[in-house]
Amino acid sequence: MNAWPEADAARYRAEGYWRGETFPRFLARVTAAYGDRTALVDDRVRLTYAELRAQVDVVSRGLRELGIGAGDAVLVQLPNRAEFVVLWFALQEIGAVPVHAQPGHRRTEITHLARMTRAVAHVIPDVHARFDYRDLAAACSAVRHVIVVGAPGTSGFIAWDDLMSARARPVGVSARPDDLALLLLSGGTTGLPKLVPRTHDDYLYNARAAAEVCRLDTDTVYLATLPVAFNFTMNCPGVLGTLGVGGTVVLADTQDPASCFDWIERERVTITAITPLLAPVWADEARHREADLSSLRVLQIGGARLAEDLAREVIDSFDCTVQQVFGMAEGLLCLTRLDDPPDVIATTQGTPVSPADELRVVDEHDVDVPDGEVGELLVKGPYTLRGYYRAPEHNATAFVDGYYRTGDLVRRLPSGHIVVVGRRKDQIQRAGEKFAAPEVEGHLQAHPAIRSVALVPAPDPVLGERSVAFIVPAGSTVPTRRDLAAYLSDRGLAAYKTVDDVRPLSDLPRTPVGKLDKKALARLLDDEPTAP
Ligand code: J2J
Repeated sequence: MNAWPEADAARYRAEGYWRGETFPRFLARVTAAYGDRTALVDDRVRLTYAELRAQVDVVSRGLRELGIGAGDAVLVQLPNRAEFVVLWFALQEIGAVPVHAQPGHRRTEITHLARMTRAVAHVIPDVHARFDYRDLAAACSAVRHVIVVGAPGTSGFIAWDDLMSARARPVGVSARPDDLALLLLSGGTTGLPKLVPRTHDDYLYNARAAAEVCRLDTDTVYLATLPVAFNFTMNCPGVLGTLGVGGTVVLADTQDPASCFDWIERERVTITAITPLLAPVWADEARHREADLSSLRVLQIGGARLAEDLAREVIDSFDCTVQQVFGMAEGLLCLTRLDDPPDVIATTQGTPVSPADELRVVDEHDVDVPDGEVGELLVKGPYTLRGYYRAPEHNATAFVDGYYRTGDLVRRLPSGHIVVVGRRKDQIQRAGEKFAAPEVEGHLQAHPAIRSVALVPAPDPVLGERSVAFIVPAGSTVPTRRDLAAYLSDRGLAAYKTVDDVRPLSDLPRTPVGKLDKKALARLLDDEPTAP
């Protein structure tokens, strides 16, 4: 693994960022402190900390019986329900490594993740959102065990309920605090999705620091409405930040504002997190609300750019504090503070969560720019990766002097606040999901009607960004958007990796050195008359 250099690690320990705890010890500690308080709620179960711990214990033994053990990667592809959290801690208990797959991932992504991590198991629901995950798992034969939460079907898959009847003896595995604890997925900028290694020390610090900024305590009730596998929902402060202080995590399998508002009213939710995409519908529902939202203290919004007008609309629509959150699976987390003035909350993405975060804003030559000027954000710190998992080639260019190149274009204000203004990375951030343009271009390139292709994002009022394919056709017919979406789906890609618009061109623009010129393509889109 690409660990932190020893000098930095020693400093992070000495300064108290890394406390030498592991997730199994964390769970033991919070269970001892908060045993009979409610830890988890979903639409089927309520578990106290003691009950959570007991289930984790049983499931970890079930996993052991399957031969899963220390260092084994397990693909976790579960929706927001209690089993996600039980499984996650059970894997920690035996020293195995959860890989945070997304519910939307399909054959291509799952196969890639399985190969990259040499995963020994894939954990899925039976059917969720009208999709049968057992068919998906059957089509990805790379993993040894498929564990199904629900009905396992007939294909030799293992029922979650059977894991729960395990009889094996408990086994003490002593992970080290600087061991790999989980693998998150990067939004990606190049060919295939990259994996972000996070350690016990770094991820626990991330959770604790975020919980402090959000002032979580035992009375906190956190509503997880975004997918729980998402770093934002899991740890910023999310599920782990809440459990760390003895609060309650409510796992909602919906982002629909009316349903979420029911959860807020019923469970007296104090904090939740959404994306800018959900913000207009949530604000609208809040203005016409019938539910009692008086328990809500903090509404976090992050994951993509929140336009200032929309920020102000949300601030006006809710009685609670709105918080902008700019984060990344790779680490760095910036948040506005709860006592920031409304103007700061409406116009900035806050400041880093940790005093040990080292930020640089640089020009194309990696020279620092003055405050107020736009440049690329580089970062290193106690919870930001120093290298992607098993990706030496990519790592050679993704870092400079230990700083991670975020690919985000920002301005740093003299006050230290960060404003995200755009991005340098070759990524499309569509409908709350992110993908590397080159990944999809690679698939489209194989389409018989396409000679060459380039994918660029265009602003979209509904999707945030839509993906526009500039295509040089191979023959006289130009494939339609529908053709391409179906083609990508046949190739086993997640549905969010798609094409929303097609623009035929006779040739793709090149830079003077002959590289594809995506900036020129973006300018072509800028010059288009806006739709009526
Ligand atoms: C503009 N762009 C943003 C914001 C993320 C908390 C919150 C979000 C994520 C996340 C996360 C943005 N304004 N407020 O992991 O812990 C874009 C940037 C960034 C990329 C990271 C968390 N918040 N972004 O979104 O790994 O481009 O993490 O580099 O999915 O999303 O995406 P991801």
